[in-house]
Formats: sequence, C-alpha cells, structure tokens
Amino acid sequence: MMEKISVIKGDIAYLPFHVDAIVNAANSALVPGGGVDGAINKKAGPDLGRAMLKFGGTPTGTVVYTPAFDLNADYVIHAVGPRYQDGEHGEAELLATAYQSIMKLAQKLEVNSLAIPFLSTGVYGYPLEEAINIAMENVKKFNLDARIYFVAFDESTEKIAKKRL
Ligand code: AR6
Repeated sequence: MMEKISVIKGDIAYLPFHVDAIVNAANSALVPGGGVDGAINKKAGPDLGRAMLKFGGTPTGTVVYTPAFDLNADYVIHAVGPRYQDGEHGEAELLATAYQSIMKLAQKLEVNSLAIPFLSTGVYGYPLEEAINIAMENVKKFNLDARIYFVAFDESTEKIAKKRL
C-alpha cells in the first residue's frame, strides 16, 4: 500500500481530469462562501449548496460529504478548518484533525483519487508554511492507497508545497 501524493497548481473546481473526491474548504455552518467554497459551488451548481445546507452545520475539524453534481468528481468532502487567531487557540490540532477526518472519510468512501486544497490558508488566515506542513504530515501518515493531489492556487504556494513534499 503506497499513496502517491503530488502538488499541482490550478483551480480545484476546474481540474483537467476526474477525481473520485474533491475536498472543499467549508465553514462550520456549511453555508456556501468564497474562496475554494465559492469556486466549487459555482461550478457544481445550486444543488450543491442545497445539499450542504441540509446538514445544518458541522464542527471545526470534521467533515461531511455530498455528491459533486456538475464537478468532475463523484463526491465533495466538505472539511472545516480552523479560523486562525494567534496560534494559541488549538488551531494546529484542529487543522490536523480536519485532515485526519478527510482521510478517514476518503477511506470509507473507497476513493482512488482525491484533490485537496490547503485548508484555512485563505479567508481563515492560517500561516501558509505551517498549514502546508500540517497538511502534508497528516495526509502522508495516513498512508491511504489512493492518488492524492494537493491543489495550490498560486505559484508561491505551489513552490512551498513541492519543497515540503
Ligand atoms: N482552487 C484551489 N485553491 C484555491 C481556490 C481554488 N479555486 N480558491 C482559493 N484557493 P479559502 P479557508 C486557495 O479561503 O481559508 C470560505 O468563505 C486559497 O488561496 O478557500 O479555509 C468558506 O465558506 C488558499 O490558499 O479557505 C469559509 O467561510 C486556500 O485555497 C472560509 O472561506 C484556502 O482558502 C474558509 O476559509
């Protein structure tokens, strides 16, 4: 069992290939927002937002999943990363827990391929390098037998992530 992890640059809502699951950087209310969430909802269509709202929310560090509707995937795994305050509010643990929750659900769904954005590093303000370290560490150590694509939105994120990989 060997996972194959790579870093690619692009828009996670417009991957040029199919993946079994795309991870969304959601909020705990599961109300469609901006960033990754906005891009994913725009491409998936209004049924995704309706499916998200049915949950009535999920705590930080946890995940839920929905169909992917018009995205090029089977599922969307909605993961809630922490909002970064000062690093003294359990942010690192919560971010690690979010990635562990993603990997457990991906295993349960038997996905063979998975696209993951860097949770919390946009609107939620998590320092990029530390967030990338936590992402890589927790995804690697799960050792899921699947193709895993970390999707970086810009070149500097891509550079840092590739170095860390
Ligand atoms: N594809 C890949 N990465 C992206 C994309 C995209 N289309 N758009 C942004 N990024 P963010 P968060 C990068 O803000 O910090 C929403 O309102 C971005 O540059 O999407 O977890 C939700 O509803 C950054 O590096 O997620 C929540 O309220 C990373 O993806 C809140 O934002 C994550 O940025 C969640 O904030």
